[in-house]
Amino acid sequence: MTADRPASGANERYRWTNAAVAAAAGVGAVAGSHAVAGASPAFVAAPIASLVVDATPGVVVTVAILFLGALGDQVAFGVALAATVGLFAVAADAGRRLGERVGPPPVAAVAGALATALGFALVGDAASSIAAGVGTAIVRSVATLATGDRSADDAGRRRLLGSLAAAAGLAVISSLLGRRRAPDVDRTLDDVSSAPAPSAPTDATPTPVEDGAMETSEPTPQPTTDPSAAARKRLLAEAAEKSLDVDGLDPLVSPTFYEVDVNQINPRPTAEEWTLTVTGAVDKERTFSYEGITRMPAENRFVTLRCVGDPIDGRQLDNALWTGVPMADLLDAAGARGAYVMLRAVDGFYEEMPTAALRPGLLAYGMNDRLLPNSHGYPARALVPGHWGEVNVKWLTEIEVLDEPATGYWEKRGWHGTGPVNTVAKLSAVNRSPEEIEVAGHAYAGTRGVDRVEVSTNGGRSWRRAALSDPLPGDDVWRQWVSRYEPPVGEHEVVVRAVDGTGTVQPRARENAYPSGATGWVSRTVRPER
Ligand SMILES: Nc1nc2c(c(=O)[nH]1)N[C@H]1C(S)=C(S)[C@@H](COP(=O)(O)O)O[C@H]1N2
Ligand SMILES: [Mo]
Repeated sequence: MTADRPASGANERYRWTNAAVAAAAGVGAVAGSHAVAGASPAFVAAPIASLVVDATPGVVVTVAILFLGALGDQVAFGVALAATVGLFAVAADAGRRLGERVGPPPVAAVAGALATALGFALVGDAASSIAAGVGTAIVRSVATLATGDRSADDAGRRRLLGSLAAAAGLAVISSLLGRRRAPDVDRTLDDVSSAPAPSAPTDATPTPVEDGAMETSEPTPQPTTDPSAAARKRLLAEAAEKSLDVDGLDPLVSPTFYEVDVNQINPRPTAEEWTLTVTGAVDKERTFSYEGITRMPAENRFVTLRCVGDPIDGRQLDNALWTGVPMADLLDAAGARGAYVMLRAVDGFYEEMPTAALRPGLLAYGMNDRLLPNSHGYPARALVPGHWGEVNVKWLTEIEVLDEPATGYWEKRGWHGTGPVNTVAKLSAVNRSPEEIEVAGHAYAGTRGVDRVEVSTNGGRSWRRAALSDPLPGDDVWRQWVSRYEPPVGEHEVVVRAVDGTGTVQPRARENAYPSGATGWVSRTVRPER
């Protein structure tokens, strides 16, 4: 008999109270782990979140993306969080049963220990699991303390309120602490290239990892990215200079770059542990280390990305200056023979394409003169010119060369997103004054290039040519367009369309993004000022 147990009756209520206190302890565990780990793979909810995504049927994922968008992600994450709280609630309740045999003080300790063990089993991270245990123990302790010396009924109520208050407090603290952890590797590329030259491999080196294409028996005095650091600055300045100055229009290098991936919580491979292996139909399998990659001859390229799920007037279209190694060098180093490649990543994502599509691509480790941010695939990602975003695999670890075609992650779920992008002109800015209306946006047609953008202010009956931003170097880069006109009387429909480098007009017929990318023209009803 302990203070937690009612003297008589009220068994039903007692059970409910226990369940609620256990749930509160579960919240405490999740909050504790999050406070320490943030939204990283060490967070105890991370493995549950990937389970939820893996276990969700493809149709449901697709429907969620189509109808819920980012909300679908949040729903999935909510489900994962609830399931994690449930798991830890079970652990906490088991701790209560065990602890009650001994007396009140050990309840918190036993529950905390069980939660720690569960956390460690889930993520194998000591700090995060101990924090989960501490969170559990805090909620349990407050529950016991709040009970005090009361009659059974009142004790149950106080126990419940105490634990809920403790859980709520921990959740608030955790969301503040967890958010402050932004452990992105935010360094300029110069930091990488000016890092001390790695020592030459010796016979004693146990690692099977080969270095990049360069011989390393001599210390490398000038890393090859060094000469291009100035070029990066020049290219970024050029992009800023060529950007049209229009209110509400993003410049040619996106200030924020859209993010799409299958993860609730992104993987966080470190540069030290990361390798890229070229396998399959090759003359000789090759493994590249991060150091090896960053010492190979590098290139800076403007490349625009667009997600196949991007609605016709959506915002999953962005451009950056990327730095990396030509894919051709990696394929040639291994002697790739097959006509197809499967790219595989740390998060289990995989996409297939013809080798010919990948060959002109880039293995990028830099973005806008910084190291690749974690959310965009640190340490390195693929960039495939002119193709939908999905084949631009982030956190890339393997290029498997194949003799036969295969099916990628999204194609298994009904999408056709491994091919070249559709042509699109977006309308993102409408600026009105009594004298003039200014409309502007970006246009993108992959490697076909944008030849021109046409604007109609009468619903598509007549068209005029928009002004384009001067082209940036590169063969897979968007353009900005702008058009200004005298305000007509009353509401009118502005329609825009791009014409690609082959002279093909962006098709008018409207199709949803699923399964092959959105088509149609973007239109907007504009009401002149006064
Ligand atoms: N490893 C991995 N790479 C991935 C994805 C993913 O889920 N996992 N998503 C793809 C999709 S659908 C798109 S549109 C692009 C988006 O790249 P971004 O997040 O850098 O904009 O990444 C692609 N690469
Ligand atoms: Mo995508």
